[in-house]
Amino acid sequence: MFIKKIMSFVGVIMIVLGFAGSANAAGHAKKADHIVEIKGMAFSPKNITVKAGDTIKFINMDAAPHTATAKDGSFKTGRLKKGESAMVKITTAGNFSYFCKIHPSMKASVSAK
Ligand SMILES: [Cu+2]
Repeated sequence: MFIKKIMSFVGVIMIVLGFAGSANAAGHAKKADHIVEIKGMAFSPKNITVKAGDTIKFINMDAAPHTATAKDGSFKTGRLKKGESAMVKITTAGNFSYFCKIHPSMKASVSAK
C-alpha cells in the first residue's frame, strides 16, 4: 500500500519533470541565431552576416524607443521600448539595409548568404 503511494508520487514527479524538460527544449528551439543590440543610438554589430532562414533578435538597451525596419520592408521589429526585444527571420539571401523609424539616422545592414 505504502509502496504503491510512493510509486504514484514518483510517477507525478516524473510527469512534472517531463513537462519542464519539454518546455525547456521548446524554449531552446526558439533561441535566435543572432543578436543585435541597440545601444547608444546605434545597432551593434552594425553589419551582420547571416544565412537565409536565420533569425535575428533585436534588443533595445537604450532608454529611447527604437525600431529595426528594413528599407525594402522584408522585416521590422515594431517599436521597442527599453529592455524589449523582437525576433525577425531573414527568409531570403541578399543585402538588407535597415534603419530606426524613430531616428532615421540610425542605419545598419544584414547580409544574408
Ligand atoms: Cu531609434
